[in-house]
Amino acid sequence: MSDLRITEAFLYMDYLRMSECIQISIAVCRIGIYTCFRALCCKGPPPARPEYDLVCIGLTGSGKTSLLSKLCSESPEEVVSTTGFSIKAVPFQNAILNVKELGGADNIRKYWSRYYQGSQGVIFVLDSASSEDDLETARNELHSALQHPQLCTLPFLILANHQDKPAARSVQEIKKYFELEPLARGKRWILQPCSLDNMDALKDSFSQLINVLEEKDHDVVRM
Ligand SMILES: Nc1nc2c(ncn2[C@@H]2O[C@H](COP(=O)(O)OP(=O)(O)OP(=O)(O)O)[C@@H](O)[C@H]2O)c(=O)[nH]1
Ligand SMILES: [Mg+2]
Repeated sequence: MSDLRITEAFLYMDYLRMSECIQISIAVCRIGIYTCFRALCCKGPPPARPEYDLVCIGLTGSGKTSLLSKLCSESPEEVVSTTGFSIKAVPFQNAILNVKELGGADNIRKYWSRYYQGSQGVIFVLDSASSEDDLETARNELHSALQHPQLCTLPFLILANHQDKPAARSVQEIKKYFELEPLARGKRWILQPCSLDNMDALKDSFSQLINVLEEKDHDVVRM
């Protein structure tokens, strides 16, 4: 074979290799563009979160509005005592809680039971640092709620709020004082210490409540 032929054959092989590389590069680019397009444009709507209707009760000043406002990232400075009731949709990663807060003043509490219908769970907020008299009133109200025909089968989240105050009772003291063990036997309930400045504890207790509402946690009655 002449030198010229050999050179031509080498050039042709180089040409084939180069075109192969170009074709592979184009294929890789096409896959990349397609993946980006799917990620940006074809992403479907996020799956709908389940919604639960809850009722939130507790004496005036226990912190119901403040806690719910903080969970909704609203400014706690604007909190005023609730006259009647107020409803907030509190968003969580895996659920939306439609919480109906009932004002806790003396003249409003007697109407609480009119607003229980349709509830799927109960949030009871108490001031762990309150006077003996107020604590006793809170205990009576919690006992009435736990025994009410429209609430007695529902999961209860009991928030022992105001834990940042030096006078706050511990969870063990509250559990004993509120006689939760005999009264709440057989019911699904969570007792959680919390305060306005500890959102992690608060969010954790709501996650537990959502698990109970979804019936993922069958072992939540803590005796
Ligand atoms: N130090 C302290 N103060 C709190 C805490 N939670 C609420 N408060 C304060 O307690 C006061 C009453 O809070 P609210 O959220 O209005 O109480 P509420 O239970 O909604 O009261 P009503 O709507 O009247 O039934 C406000 O000044 C809050 O800032 C807490 O954990 N620690
Ligand atoms: Mg309020």
